[in-house]
Amino acid sequence: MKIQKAFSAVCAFVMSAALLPRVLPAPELSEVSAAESGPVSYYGQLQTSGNKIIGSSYNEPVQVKGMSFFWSNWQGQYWNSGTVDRMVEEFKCEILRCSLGVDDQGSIYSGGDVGALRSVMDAAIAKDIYVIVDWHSHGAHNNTNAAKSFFSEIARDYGKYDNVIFELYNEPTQVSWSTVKGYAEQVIPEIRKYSDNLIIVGTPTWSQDVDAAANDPINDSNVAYVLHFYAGTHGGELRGKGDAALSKNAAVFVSEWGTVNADGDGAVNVGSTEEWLSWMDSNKLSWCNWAISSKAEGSSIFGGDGSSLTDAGNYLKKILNAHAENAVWRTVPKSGTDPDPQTTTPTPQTQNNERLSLSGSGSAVLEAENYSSMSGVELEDCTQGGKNVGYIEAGDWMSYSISVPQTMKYELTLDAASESGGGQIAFSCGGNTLGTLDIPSTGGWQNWQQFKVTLELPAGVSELKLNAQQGGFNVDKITFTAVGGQASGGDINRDGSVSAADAVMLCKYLIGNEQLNDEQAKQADLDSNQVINVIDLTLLKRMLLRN
Ligand code: IDC
Repeated sequence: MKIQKAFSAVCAFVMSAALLPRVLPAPELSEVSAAESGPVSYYGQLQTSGNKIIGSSYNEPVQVKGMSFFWSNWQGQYWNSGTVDRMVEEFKCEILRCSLGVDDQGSIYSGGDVGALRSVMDAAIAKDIYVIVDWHSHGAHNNTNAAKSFFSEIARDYGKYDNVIFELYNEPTQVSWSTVKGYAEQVIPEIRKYSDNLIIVGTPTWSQDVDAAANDPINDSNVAYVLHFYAGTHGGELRGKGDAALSKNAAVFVSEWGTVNADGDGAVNVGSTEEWLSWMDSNKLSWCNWAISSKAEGSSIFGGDGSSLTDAGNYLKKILNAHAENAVWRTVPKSGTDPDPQTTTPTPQTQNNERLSLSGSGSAVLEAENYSSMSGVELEDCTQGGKNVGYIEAGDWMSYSISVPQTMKYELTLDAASESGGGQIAFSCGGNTLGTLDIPSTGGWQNWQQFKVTLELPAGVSELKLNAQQGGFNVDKITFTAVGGQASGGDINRDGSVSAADAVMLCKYLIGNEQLNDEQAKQADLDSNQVINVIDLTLLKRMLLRN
């Protein structure tokens, strides 16, 4: 929680910054008991940052580990919440990959699988783990339209959850990267209509040619390239491709790997697997192992009875349980400090028990969660960092303590998001309505857009109240910009420079001992708000101190 203030020093002598008691919202019961706390609440949305993947609430590389479901059309018996719970509780998975079976022509094998996919995704979200929606095909580019409509629908319904990762194409086979890239460039915009979550893209030769992708990356800020390996078949040569991609600053994601041979069968190769695991650990690559299946082949973690563990199953459980012992989100208490990278900007920060002091010029930012009191709203994690105010319904309100040097107009820019639109805010001070603002749909609860309204705020200290006439929107922050903008002028005596002589002239004018002509008055109105007063004198002093 923070208030960013600009130009607060200017107001300091105009108005003493008295402290107001802070009214904290009582935690809602539902907030406490609703979801389990897992890696997603801790790390936030996954985001590429150079060749690393970081969390929106955790500004360092994130590595999560888990299992991949098998083709939905062939092992659908595992596609349910019971399996998700077992994978999280017994195996300690932090991520699950849903391999929706799609044939070589790019069509879903069994349309009914999408329902099962949704229940698995719902269960994963309830468990607070990451979940990959994998278009599990070897020929997806043969039917780009099918992928477009599928991902559009899933992104619309699930793209607002930080848990969700979109995998566009399991494994292109012998096709060029430019073909795969062309396909991805058509599918990505369908997802981006609704979600800025991580998108991972398969690479040619059964998702081995990450180096080719890194040489010709996709123009999107949150895309990683997929590397698959099978320890019984692949070794250092394939890791070399991974290293090459990383050295080109591409982010790599191992959405599928096996302990066995590339055909999915054979014995567990412990030696090779360990080499791969340490390579992935040293590069902080997240991974999912193939596969949650009881098919009679070496990669299946379940035996013929459908529930006992195979060699591969026991081995994976051991690896994942060992990782859990040191996983950051389980072992390091989350600090109270805001991990938002914006906190590193030089903008002065104040605590939220201080009111927002506006000056006659420049901008100041108020975090929406920083209300002095409210009714009916709740806070939630914001993809822009920190928290936002959400669950706003008609009749709910937040109020903010502000101080304004003189009655003047400010442009308020709200960072707001709304899934379905129809929101309306009435702004008031001391019972007087100052203006209203409509919040249309932004396409998602975390799709932030800026909406502006200009209000004349009364001089002095007051409570600015945002009343939801209609609900259905979230607010992250409010930027106040004095209409008239930055200070300019100052050369009141028109001698070609701004000096102490100008300040003397302005002082004389303010005490009535000086007349100003139009040109001089324009120079004296430093905040260009058509009023010449003590604020302009302050701005002028500031200018002199800087010079
Ligand atoms: C394999 C299954 C196998 C099935 C085959 C169908 O293990 O039982 O008959 O798919 O194509 C991959 C693929 C993954 C493969 C796996 C093992 O992504 O679908 O599963 N593999 O061959 N890439 C490399 C290996």
